[in-house]
Amino acid sequence: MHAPQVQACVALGANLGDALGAVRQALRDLDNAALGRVLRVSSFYRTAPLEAHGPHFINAVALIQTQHSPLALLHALQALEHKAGRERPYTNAPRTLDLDLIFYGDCELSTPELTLPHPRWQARAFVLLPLSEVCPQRVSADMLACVAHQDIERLSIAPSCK
Ligand code: PH2
Ligand code: MG
Ligand code: MG
Repeated sequence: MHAPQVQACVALGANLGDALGAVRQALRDLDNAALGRVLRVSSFYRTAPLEAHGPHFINAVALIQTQHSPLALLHALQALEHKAGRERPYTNAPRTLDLDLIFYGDCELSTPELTLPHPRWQARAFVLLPLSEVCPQRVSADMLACVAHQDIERLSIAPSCK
């Protein structure tokens, strides 16, 4: 008996070191038989730090298919952050890699370790714009209008994970 496959949305971000390289490597790591399959990848975006300091970010969103439970997937994402050299000296510090679980199917969860959907996904252009590419049914024009003032630029480089 196989575990059911669930579609999940992962937001990727980095603004320290080789941010583009780290996001690309994370996409390759996400497309791994043990973790899941990447079904769709958004464009890459260059975004100003929101409620954070430091260099501009590279952001993207991936739609993946996974057999992991929400917590097991969270821990797998944290392991990839660790592999990329992630340190947490203070809240929202510049980071080599941030992998946030935005949606796990239609699962709603509120635990100290994980909240689903991600509590701030609608407030962030760097999540909403790439999400509108890979899961357009999740994002309304009203949501996009609310974040239209945020500084975000879609890059023309290929977002492949292969
Ligand atoms: N992540 C944050 C806080 N602020 N700003 C941008 N532009 N991109 C991010 O990924 C980001 C942020 C917390 O994780
Ligand atoms: Mg984050
Ligand atoms: Mg995070």
